[in-house]
Amino acid sequence: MSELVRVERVNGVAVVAVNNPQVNALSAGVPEAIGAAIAGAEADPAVRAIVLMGAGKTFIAGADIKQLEDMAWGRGSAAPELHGLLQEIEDCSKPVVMAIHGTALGGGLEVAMAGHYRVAAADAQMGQPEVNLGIIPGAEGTQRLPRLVGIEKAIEMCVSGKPMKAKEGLAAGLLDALVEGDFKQAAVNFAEAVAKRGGPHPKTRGRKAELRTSGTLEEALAAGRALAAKIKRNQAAPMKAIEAIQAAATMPYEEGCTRERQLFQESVASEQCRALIHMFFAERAAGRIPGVSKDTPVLAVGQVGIIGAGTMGGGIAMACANAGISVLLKDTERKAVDAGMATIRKNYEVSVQRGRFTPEAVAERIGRIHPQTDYAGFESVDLVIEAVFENLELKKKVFQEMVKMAKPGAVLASNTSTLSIDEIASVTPRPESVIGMHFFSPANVMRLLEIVKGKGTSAATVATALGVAKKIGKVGVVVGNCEGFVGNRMMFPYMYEAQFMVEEGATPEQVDRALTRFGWAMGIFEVDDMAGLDVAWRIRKELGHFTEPGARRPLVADQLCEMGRYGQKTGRGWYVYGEDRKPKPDPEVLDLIRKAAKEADIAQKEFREEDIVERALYGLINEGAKILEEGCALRASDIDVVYLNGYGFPAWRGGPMFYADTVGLPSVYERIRQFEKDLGQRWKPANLLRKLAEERKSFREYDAEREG
Ligand code: 3H9
Repeated sequence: MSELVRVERVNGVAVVAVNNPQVNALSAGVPEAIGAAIAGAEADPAVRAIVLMGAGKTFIAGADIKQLEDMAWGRGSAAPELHGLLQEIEDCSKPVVMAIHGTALGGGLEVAMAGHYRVAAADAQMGQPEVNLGIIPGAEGTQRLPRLVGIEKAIEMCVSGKPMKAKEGLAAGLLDALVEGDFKQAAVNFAEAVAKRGGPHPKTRGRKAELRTSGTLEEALAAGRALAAKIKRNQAAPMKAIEAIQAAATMPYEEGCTRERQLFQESVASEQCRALIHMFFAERAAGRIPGVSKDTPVLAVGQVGIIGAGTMGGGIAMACANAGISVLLKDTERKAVDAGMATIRKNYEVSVQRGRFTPEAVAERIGRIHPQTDYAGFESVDLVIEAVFENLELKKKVFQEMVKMAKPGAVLASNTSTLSIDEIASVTPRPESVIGMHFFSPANVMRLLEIVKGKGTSAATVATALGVAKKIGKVGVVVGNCEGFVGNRMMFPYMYEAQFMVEEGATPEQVDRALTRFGWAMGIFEVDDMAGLDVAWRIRKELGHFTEPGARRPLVADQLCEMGRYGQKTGRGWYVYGEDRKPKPDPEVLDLIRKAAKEADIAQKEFREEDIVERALYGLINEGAKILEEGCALRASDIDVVYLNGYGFPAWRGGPMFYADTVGLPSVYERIRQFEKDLGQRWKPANLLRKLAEERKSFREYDAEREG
C-alpha cells in the first residue's frame, strides 16, 4: 500500500487515512491509493465499515492546485479523474463514513459527499472554493451538493466559495453528526453503529427530494446570478457553476455530470483561471523571505501596545482584538482615547447589526482593548505599534519614548505610510527591532499589511511581523524602505496620469467609469475623495513631488484642497456628496478644471475608455517595474498581492504585473516609449521593462528564474 494512504483496523472498522502533507491534496496517486484502500477493505470479510479521514491537520483540501495550474497553462496535466473513484465509494457494499476535521474543500468535499455518511469535528469547515481559482467544482460537486443541501444553498456555496462551519453543515444536511472527544474513535463508533443498523446506506447521487427551492427554480437561479454579479463582478466561473447546478436540477445524474465536466474544462482553460491561480500561489510566495526560515526565532505575540487611538490605531486595535490578542491602546489625552474607544464601539455595533458578530463576541473583543494615557504595561508587551500622525519629527519622538518603555527584544513598529523606516530607526539604539507595519484603512477590514524592512531590521523582527500578520488574518508583504513603499509609490503616477487626462479633456466620472469597468473596485477620483485629498496633498509636499525642473504638475488637486474640498469628509472633493454618500459630478469642479487647462494652454481631446485604462495602468506598471528593479519588492507577484489586497485591483486580472504579462511586455514597453515621446520624461520606461521586453520574457518568468 502506498504511503499516500495509511490503513489500520480498529475492531471491525477499516480506517483509511489520506497522508499527503501539507493539506492532503488529491495529487497524482492519491485518488488511486484511496480507491485501492476502499476496495481492499470491501473485500476483507473482517471489515464491517470504513472510515475515510485525513492524516495530520486536515481532511482533503482539494485537487492539487499545481496540477490545475499546469492545466490552465496548457502544460499537459489533466484534472484528477475522480468519477470512477466516487462511484466506487458510493457503490461500496459496506458503509463508508467520511470523518472530517480541518477543512474539506473542493475535491475534498466532493470525495466526502460520495460517502454514505459524513461526521465532522466541531471546528471543521466544508466548502467549494473553486471559483476563487476561476474554475467550478469538477468532480460532481455541483451535482451532489444540491442533492444534500438544496439548490439555493448549493448556489450560494459555489458562487461565494465561502466554507460552511460544521454546525451549519449539520443543519443544512451536509453532515450527519458532529463528533466530540477522540476524533478517530468517535468516527469509528459512528461507523460501527451504522453498520450494526444495516443498509441500504444512502447514496447521494440517488437523492432527489433535496433538489428543492423555496420558490421556483428560475427564481433561485436568478437570485444566484444576481449574487454572482454583486460579489464576483465580471467573473465567468460563478455563472458557470450556476449553470452546472441548473443541470443537476433538470437532468438525470450522469448527464448533469457531463455538463459539469464541459463547464469545468471551459473554465480551467481561461485567462481568469490563470490569473486567480497565480494569485493563490503569489499570496503564499509572499511569505517566503530570503534569510528568514522556519528556524528564525519568532516572538509569540500575545499582547500589543498601540500608540495613537485615531482611525489607524483604533482599526489596528480591532484587528488584534479580533484575533484574541490583548491591546494596550495609548494616546496622550483622555479625550483622544475616549474618542478612539467610542469609534471602536460604533464600528463593532455596525458588525452586530450586520450579523457578523454576536453582542457577546463584541463584548469579549472590546474587553481585550485597554485604553490608557500612559505607558503602564508597555514593559511587558512583545510588539509596540506606533500609529500617530504622519510626521517624521513626531514619530521620532514617539520612538525615543517607545524604546525606553519597551522590554529589550520587543519589536518596535511604525504604521507610517510614506516615511523612512531608517530615519525613524536612527533615533533608537536598536534598529534591528524596528520595522514598518503599514496597515490600510480600515485596518480591521483591509487584508494587506506592508511590512517594511529597514537596512538594520533583523530576520527575527521580520519573522515576528509576518507571524503577527498571519495571526490577525492579513497578507503580509515584505517591502523595501523606498519612498511610499510599494503600494503608495505606484499609486502616485497612476493618480497623476488620471488628473492629467482630466486636464486634457476627460472628466473625473469618465475616468472612474473606465477604471471600474476594467474591474477596479473604485475609480481613482472616488478613492482620492474617500482617503481625503488633504492626505495626498500633505504627502506631495513632504516628498517634494514635481520639484524637478520642467516637471508637469497637476493643476487642480491643490486648488481643491485650498478650497477646503477634502473629499467625502467635507462633503465635497472631486465629487459632491449628499445624504446617501454617493459621488455626484460637480459642475463647479469641471469649470475649475477647464479654466485651469485653458490658462495653462493644455490642448483638449476626446478620450476613449481604452485610452484611459491604458494610460493610467501603464503608469502604475512602469513604476512597479522600477520598484522591482531596485529590489524594493522581492517579486513581481508581491506587487500583485499588494494591489489586490490593498487597492481593489480586480483579482481575476491577477494584479497589475500579471496583467502586463497578459498584454505582453513588448507591447507595454512600446506604448510606454510612445508615451515618453508624447508626454515627456516622466514616462521613461523602467530598465527592467525594456530588458524583459527585449528578451520577450514576462514578469512571471522573471520571478521564476530568481526563485530558481
Ligand atoms: C479543486 O479541488 C477542484 C475540484 O473540483 C476537482 C477537480 C477535478 N493544492 O494556505 P497554507 C499548499 S480546486 C496544492 O499556507 P493554511 C500551499 O500552497 C482546489 N497545494 O496553509 C502551501 O504550500 P507552501 C480547492 C496546496 O493552513 C501549503 O499547502 N481547494 C493546496 O493557512 C500550506 O497552505 C482549495 O482551493 C492545494 N489544494 O491553509 C483549497 N492547498 O507552504 C486551497 C494548500 O509551499 N487551500 N496548498 O507555500 C487553502 O484554502 C488553504 O491552503 C488551507 C490551509 C485552508 C487548506
